[in-house]
Amino acid sequence: TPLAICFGEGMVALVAATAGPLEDCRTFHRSLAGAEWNTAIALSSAGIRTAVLSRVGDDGFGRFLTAELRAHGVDDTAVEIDDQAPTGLYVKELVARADGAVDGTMHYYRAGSAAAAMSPEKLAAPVASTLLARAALVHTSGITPAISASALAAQEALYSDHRPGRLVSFDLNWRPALWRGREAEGREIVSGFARRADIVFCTRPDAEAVFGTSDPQELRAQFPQPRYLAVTDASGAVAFDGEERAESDALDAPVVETIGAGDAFAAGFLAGVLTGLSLTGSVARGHRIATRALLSTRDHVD
Ligand code: KDG
Repeated sequence: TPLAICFGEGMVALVAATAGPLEDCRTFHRSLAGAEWNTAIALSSAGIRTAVLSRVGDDGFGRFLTAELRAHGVDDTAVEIDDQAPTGLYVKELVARADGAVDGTMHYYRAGSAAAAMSPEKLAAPVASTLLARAALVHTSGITPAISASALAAQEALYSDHRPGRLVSFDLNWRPALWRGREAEGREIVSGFARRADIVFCTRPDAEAVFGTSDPQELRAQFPQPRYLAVTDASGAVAFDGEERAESDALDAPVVETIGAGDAFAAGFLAGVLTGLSLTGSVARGHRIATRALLSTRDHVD
């Protein structure tokens, strides 16, 4: 069976248990976060042999994260343990809107994290390079190039190391909070990865923010190189395999948690591609897994 490698930072999310300013919140629910790690867990759950290439601190949060990978059948042997830098963290504050709905605001505590020290040299370590040599797919995102110069260099190294038959997948995941003050540079960097990947995922709002359009056909014209392109939003997806186009509406689901639905869609789509499903079949598989993520109580907030 094909091996998929997901490259990026895993974090512990501390999600406020009650809505309101962070200073008033006493209780937080802990869960695993990190777009590429979410995708890895969903890929493994979909039956694809999956490994994560990353770094965590030598701390309880790092041990929690790697235990979660193993519990879901994900190979964590290429997750390096850093005895200096801590595991990345984010805190989700819940803000009640006037209409009664609750919005989440993310606060990152990841500068100087163990994963921010990812570098081209570390990818050349024996465990990582052995896995990379065997991989049928390497999944990456627009988050890693934002977290540090050495992590950006590591992702560049992955993209310049062409291996025949190995697919590179890129989920745009535009995070302006990580590019603050250098958004223009960030747009250019993530566009460069999108141009060189074989498979590109983006949400319509992210595509609008980065590429200036959310129209799937225009995006296909702007990015002719990636064989597969999937443009998603809450109501569905439009995907391309070359010029072939498939469309599908998201399945109806009572939404518990939207964070991670995009990561899950990518996992389902990638599982479809890796197992030889049709384009329509891969989109449908993406939606089935995303729907499960939307219903999931893994990140459940009371
Ligand atoms: O896609 C979900 C991610 O946004 C979340 O898990 C946190 O990886 C994360 C990030 O950097 O925003």
